[in-house]
Amino acid sequence: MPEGTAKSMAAADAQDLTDGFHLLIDALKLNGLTTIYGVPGIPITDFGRMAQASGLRVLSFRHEQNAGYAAAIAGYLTKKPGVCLTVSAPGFLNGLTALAHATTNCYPMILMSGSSEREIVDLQQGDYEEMDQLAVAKTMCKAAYRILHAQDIGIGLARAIRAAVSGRPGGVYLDLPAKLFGQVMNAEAGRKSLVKVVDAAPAQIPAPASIKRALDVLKSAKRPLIILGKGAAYAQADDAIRAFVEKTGAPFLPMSMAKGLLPDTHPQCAGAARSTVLKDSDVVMMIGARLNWLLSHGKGKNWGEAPKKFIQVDIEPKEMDSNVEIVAPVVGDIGSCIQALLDAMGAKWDAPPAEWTTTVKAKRDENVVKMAPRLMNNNIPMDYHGALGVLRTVIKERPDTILVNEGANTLDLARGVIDIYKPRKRLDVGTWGVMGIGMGQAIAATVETGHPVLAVEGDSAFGFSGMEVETICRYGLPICIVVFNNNGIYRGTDVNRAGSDPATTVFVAGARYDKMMEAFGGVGVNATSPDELRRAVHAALDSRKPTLVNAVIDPAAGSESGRIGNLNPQSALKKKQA
Ligand SMILES: Cc1ncc(C[n+]2csc(CCOP(=O)(O)OP(=O)(O)O)c2C)c(N)n1
Ligand SMILES: [Mg+2]
Repeated sequence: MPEGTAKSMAAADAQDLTDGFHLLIDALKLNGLTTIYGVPGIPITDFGRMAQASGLRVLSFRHEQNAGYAAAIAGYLTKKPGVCLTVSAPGFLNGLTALAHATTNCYPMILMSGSSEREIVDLQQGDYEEMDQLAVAKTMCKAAYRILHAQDIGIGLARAIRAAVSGRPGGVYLDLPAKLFGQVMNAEAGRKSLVKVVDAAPAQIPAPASIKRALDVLKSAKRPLIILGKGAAYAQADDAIRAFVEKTGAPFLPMSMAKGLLPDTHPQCAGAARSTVLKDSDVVMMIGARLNWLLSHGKGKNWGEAPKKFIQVDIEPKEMDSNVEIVAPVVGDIGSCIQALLDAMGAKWDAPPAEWTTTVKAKRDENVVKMAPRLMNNNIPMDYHGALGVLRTVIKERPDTILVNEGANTLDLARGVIDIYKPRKRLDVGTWGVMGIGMGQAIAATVETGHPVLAVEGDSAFGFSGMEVETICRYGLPICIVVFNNNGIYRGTDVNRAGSDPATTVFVAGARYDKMMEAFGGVGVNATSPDELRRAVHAALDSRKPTLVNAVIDPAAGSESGRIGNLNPQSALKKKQA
């Protein structure tokens, strides 16, 4: 047979065939999952290449954990599962932390990992990167599936998508054995096997009786408080939530990632009067916020002596009564619940007693005034307030910028100081207070939204994902990283009380993190004063060039564990040891 004829026959055959590689790409596309965050290697290198060639955006990271955090926050920002792609055993495990984090934070995410030969793994015969990944993943996420046959790729991905986004969102693991990718099947049968998921996160309408009960309790309040959690921000029901909060007239407290749902400068915002509203409120309505450690479980001294009734709006029925009695549970998706509440409130709704709202406002104004001079200080070396005062103004002038924030003092103080004006513009460490989310979240935030990112990072926090500055430079992303460099964890002043090793919490003094960015062609700036910091950050956000500002912070300025030092166990023998 002439060579040309053989070639065209092969092409014709190939046209009638598809395989695991192509089916997975087609299934992702069919469901609008167009961005993959991952790290290449056996057995998924070619899959990544083919996905990129087919028009999907495939972003390669330097470590799977960072790709995983990127996928997790992409899910939070878009309400579609963020996709992370890794190799087997070690790559999978590197991604697993992010998958567990996604589940804990209720972010929809799918971790797709290649895996080794099932027959060898199950007999523990020592395959390349051998691990029973499905079994390991199961305990760490909302759902875990393995696809063994190419004809099941469509249904497998559909299950993963539904599990990730429906009800309370979370992380899903999808195990993809190496053999799956090469499996061949008829192209037409392959096309037919794909599933376009219809209504992946169906509305969950609250029962009318629960709405009435909630409004009755709210109406009875003399000192109401609304707490907005990141579930409320996730819902993308921004207008309805704002209308509801304004109609109640109640003070509201945003949890850190709910900041900006209503602007922090809103007259009802009680962010700067947190301890007053927690202590003195008599009815507390939680919207997409959980009574976990971040709210002292709804009890104890932070909540004061005043008896309280809790209303809770959440998609997860098991969340009710998790820590304290919920007298008015409202179960449904936040958008549907808030709309139902608004509709049932009618045209007239009495504002809370003025005594309460003026007390809260007075406390808040007092705290804001107290803070103002500290934010304008020009100390050199800078302290946290001097540096954060600058960044607070930057965000005020550029409210579309997405703020990513991690660290201890760098986190706790930035959360209080930097006002946020728009929904989902503050991304931070979430429920676990995990270090390492910084660069992954920064990358996904700009990739998914097109907005520039300001990443405010403790020097320790930054170190967990710092190598991704190369990724940022490689893709030319508009990310300005400000490293609050105080030479260590919490403070750079600790001393070893025995021997010559450095103390456990200190780093190399005077390190120049800006040079890391320069190593990959980005812009590095060493800022020693508020004025230098201001100029560097504005220049970065104007130019949209990858930039790292090493902000030199007084090593003695921070406190142990930032604002949560009380969680450290204490040794009764400490005095004796000292
Ligand atoms: C994955 C993980 N490992 C360790 C910790 C413990 N931890 C909490 S904050 C922190 C770093 C704080 O130092 P830095 O980021 O420099 O902020 P600073 O207080 O100095 O401003 C660490 C290591 C954590 N939260 N998460
Ligand atoms: Mg530090």
